[in-house]
Amino acid sequence: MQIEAVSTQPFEGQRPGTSGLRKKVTVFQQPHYLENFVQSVFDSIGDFAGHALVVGGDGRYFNREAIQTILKMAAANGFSKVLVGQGGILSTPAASCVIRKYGAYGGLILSASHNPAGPDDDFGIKYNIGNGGPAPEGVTEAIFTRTQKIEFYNIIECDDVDVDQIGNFELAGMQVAVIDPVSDYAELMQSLFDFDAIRALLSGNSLSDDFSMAFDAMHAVTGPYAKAIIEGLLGAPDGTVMNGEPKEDFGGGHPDPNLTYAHELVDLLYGDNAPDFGAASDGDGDRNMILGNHFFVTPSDSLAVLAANATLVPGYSAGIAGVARSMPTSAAVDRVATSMGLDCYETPTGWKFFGNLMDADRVTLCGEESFGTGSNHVREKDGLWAVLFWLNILAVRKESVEAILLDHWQKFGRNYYSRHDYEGVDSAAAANVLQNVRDQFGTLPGTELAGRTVASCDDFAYTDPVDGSVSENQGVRILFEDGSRIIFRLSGTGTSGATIRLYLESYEADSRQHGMDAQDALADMIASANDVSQLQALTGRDKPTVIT
Ligand code: VG1
Ligand code: CO
Repeated sequence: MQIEAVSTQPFEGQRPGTSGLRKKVTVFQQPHYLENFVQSVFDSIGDFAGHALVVGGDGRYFNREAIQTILKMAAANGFSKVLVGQGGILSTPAASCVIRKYGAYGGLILSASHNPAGPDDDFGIKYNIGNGGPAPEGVTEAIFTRTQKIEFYNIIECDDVDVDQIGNFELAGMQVAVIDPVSDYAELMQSLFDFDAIRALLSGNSLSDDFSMAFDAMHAVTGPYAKAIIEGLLGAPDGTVMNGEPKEDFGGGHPDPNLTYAHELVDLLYGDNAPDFGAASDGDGDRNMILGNHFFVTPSDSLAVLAANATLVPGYSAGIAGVARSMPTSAAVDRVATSMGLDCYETPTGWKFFGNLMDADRVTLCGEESFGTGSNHVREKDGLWAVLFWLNILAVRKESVEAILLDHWQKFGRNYYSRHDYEGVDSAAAANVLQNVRDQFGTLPGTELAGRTVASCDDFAYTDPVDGSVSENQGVRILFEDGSRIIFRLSGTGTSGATIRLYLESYEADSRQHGMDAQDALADMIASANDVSQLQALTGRDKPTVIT
């Protein structure tokens, strides 16, 4: 087998976004496009000779082709070993787990998360470093810089290899280990949670004699993990995991676990004879949505509940070091941290900003409003982990999801919260909306909006307390004296046009006011956000695409 140095030319636009490089499949299918990016990664990450690389993806269309290319390029570039999930499958949290467990140099994860999949839809790739987490901005910028200068890439000339049989083989002097994608992850979950207690709950011996749950894998990567753990190790009845067969096009769906896209699960939990607990995960298995019987838990509240109840769970019984949330995430967890005397960090959007805090043992739990929750057990957000955490809490407290939330709000107050997404809007119009708000930074403070006084306005910037790196322009904020917030951000994960995210938050201490619908509670904030920004006039939209 011969190493070939293939000459190539740079492609424009290979800058990783919030979570890696995401483009249409047709873009990735252009000759050299994937190869250029992979070589740029290898050229930017230091000396990996003699080390291992982890490779796997969410199984979407083009996953298999990409795996073959990466294996041949890893061999040609001098990795000593590649660990690849059987069939090319590894959920994002499982990839993080495997990188850490086997001390790999890093990993390439193939996913566009919840973005739709198929020949006309999206594909993605991102590099994770040796701690198992997404590469920090310094590394992603170095990769991008390299993509603009690349002249050739290295690849082995050979037939495709078989990644469907578990076992080891050699590829041009590099060892390839095809591993079970589930077992290392399942073992880690067993080390964190009380599986006996959850098993008792699921078999009806604990909370009530008819406790039941449903998990919607949305035809994406979590299916095999959820089946093995929830139906297998924890003994839930067959069929508890819905849509558990991963498909290359995710069954034509949009595997984003929210109230809009996970409607099959939502209908079940809001229907007659609803289960006590419902959960869903996304395309690559790192997001989660938590539902009770006729009850929705916002991701921001979920993080706060996990933090407040962490010591009930074996893996966290000794207490947690601190918590972190992304800036747009509600401050519900901040209130828990204050009452527990924990440090609380506010980071820009994207999991890459949590890694340093976890490596430095400053935080144990972190989360984002976008249905992402996780801990220092890996360095990615982890959908199934959050579900097991909730099940463990339910098994110990023997109360309903709703009762746990009402009790939580009673203790800490309620942070009414909502996110309005305007998807696929014109990019220039989206930029104008944010600029329009920025232009009022000088005049808004001190004025009244939505019956509240504006305290300050800014473009959110973050200085990493561990390595001192600075990230600017991470969201336009209007901050009120009573702690309420209106935030505008542009998505960094889309593949066409722009998506404006409008985040709204308002705190209510009085428990007699905790039963409102979030849209009603925030109605004046929503109206003010539109007045200030002229969002709807500038984009020509009269309502959001998705409300969560
Ligand atoms: C979105 C979310 C962000 C999340 C990111 C990756 O980014 O808002 O919180 O970290 O997706 O999640 P953006 O830039 O579109 O707002 V995943 O599950 O897509 O890897
Ligand atoms: Co995801």
